[in-house]
Amino acid sequence: MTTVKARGDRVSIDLVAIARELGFARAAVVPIEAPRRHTLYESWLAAGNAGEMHYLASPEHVAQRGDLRSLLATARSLVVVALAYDRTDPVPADRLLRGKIARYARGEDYHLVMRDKLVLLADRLARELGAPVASRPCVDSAPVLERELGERGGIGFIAKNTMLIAPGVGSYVVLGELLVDAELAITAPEAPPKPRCGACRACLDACPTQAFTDAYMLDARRCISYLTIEHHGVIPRELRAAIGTWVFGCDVCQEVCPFNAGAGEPPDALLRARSTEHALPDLIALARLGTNQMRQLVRRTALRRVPREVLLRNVAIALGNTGSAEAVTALVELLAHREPIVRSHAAWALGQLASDAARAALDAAALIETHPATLDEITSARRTADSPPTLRSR
Ligand code: B12
Ligand code: SF4
Ligand code: SF4
Repeated sequence: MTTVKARGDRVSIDLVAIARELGFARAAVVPIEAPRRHTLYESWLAAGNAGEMHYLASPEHVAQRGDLRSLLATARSLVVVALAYDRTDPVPADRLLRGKIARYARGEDYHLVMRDKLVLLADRLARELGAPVASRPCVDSAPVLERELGERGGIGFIAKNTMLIAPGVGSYVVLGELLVDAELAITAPEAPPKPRCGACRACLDACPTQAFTDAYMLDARRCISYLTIEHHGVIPRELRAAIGTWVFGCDVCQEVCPFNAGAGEPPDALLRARSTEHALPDLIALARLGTNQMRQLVRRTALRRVPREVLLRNVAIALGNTGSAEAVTALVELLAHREPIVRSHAAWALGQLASDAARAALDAAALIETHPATLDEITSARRTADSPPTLRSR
């Protein structure tokens, strides 16, 4: 039962309890105030760390991030929430060549789940208040510094891997915010929680692409999450081998974190992996999915946010990184794909595998390829295939 009572001019409603009832792992009410690290955000952008995520640097987006009221002029309070997703991995009984999808993306698209829950939270608030509430839900692409707000709410601390870690839950949470025009009682602590990493630097050392320029600082351009999801062009050759078999996102800097060891909170039911294929997909089957089958697989998941050829580009790299001769036939098929971006990465992957069949396919493709960049990839892949194994992956 939730109590509603006036405290000064702020209405005290146990919104945190309501949020917990709705399935949020953590929630907090924070005051509307200027972000503390806005300048840091601007210098992160100025250093080029955002790569091609140009929307992050648009003057409007930057200005909005500095002022929550630009999103809801009448905002009087902000509710910050964390929703836990599934941290476990399925254990396939077969020996197929399997890729990896980041854990947050294995179930229903969290943007949809979060938004629906925030709307429910706003409805519950209005019911408790007995009056309409103007509200604005935010998730991910909204112009807010979500981790800082989670930290401000006392939900957790920002760690060296830049993740917000909620002690007792870990970092396998997604964040969301609800701006409301009601004066809610603040639950945030006076001072935000301090980092608790201590001397640990496991995440910084484990990152396959050395994407951290320092503790708390990430160069997105090197991050596998950025490369496989946000960046839709050619993936720099020198980073491809380090991507391993990730086809959408990456969890390495979270997998190694001691704060993620142990049970944690149960994940939201809708964020559980839909199936093994949504977590550790059979790469050869994925390479061969037709347009409609692919559409079906990614429906209402975060994967629908990348075009099919981008996913196939990622699959080609992952197949090359399996080092398995079983990958060659599927890669030869991708080498004939109508999109040059897919052909280019399939050529690279065949160069890595360097079997007789892979070389023959590259030789044949070199005779008919007309796209200059893809032809360049084929030439480079043939060179790689001819080099000693120790010199491959370049
Ligand atoms: C752009 C973006 C990315 C980029 C860049 C990530 C980055 N670290 O900057 C890329 C594509 C690489 C990315 C990857 C991922 N992302 Co992302 N991403 C975002 C987005 C849209 C903006 C982040 C941003 O502004 N970055 C710029 C930097 C400067 O800001 P920041 O990340 O908030 O970092 C803060 C700290 O670094 C801190 N800081 C800096 N110096 C110091 C020093 C000290 C001592 C301290 C304490 C703090 C501190 O200040 C910064 C500002 O507050 C947010 C959503 C949002 N609107 O905030 C989601 C978000 C951060 N991403 C999220 C997720 C889940 C991921 C992935 C795990 C997905 C995956 N599995 O593949 C990876 C994780 C990679 C990683 N280690 O960060 C979640 C994070 C949830 C959490 N628990 O932290 C968010 C909040 C989305 C959401 N709604 O849940 N992401
Ligand atoms: S998500 Fe992967 S690539 Fe990106 S910083 Fe973490 S470990 Fe590195
Ligand atoms: S792995 Fe260690 S350094 Fe990295 S976030 Fe976790 S505790 Fe902090």
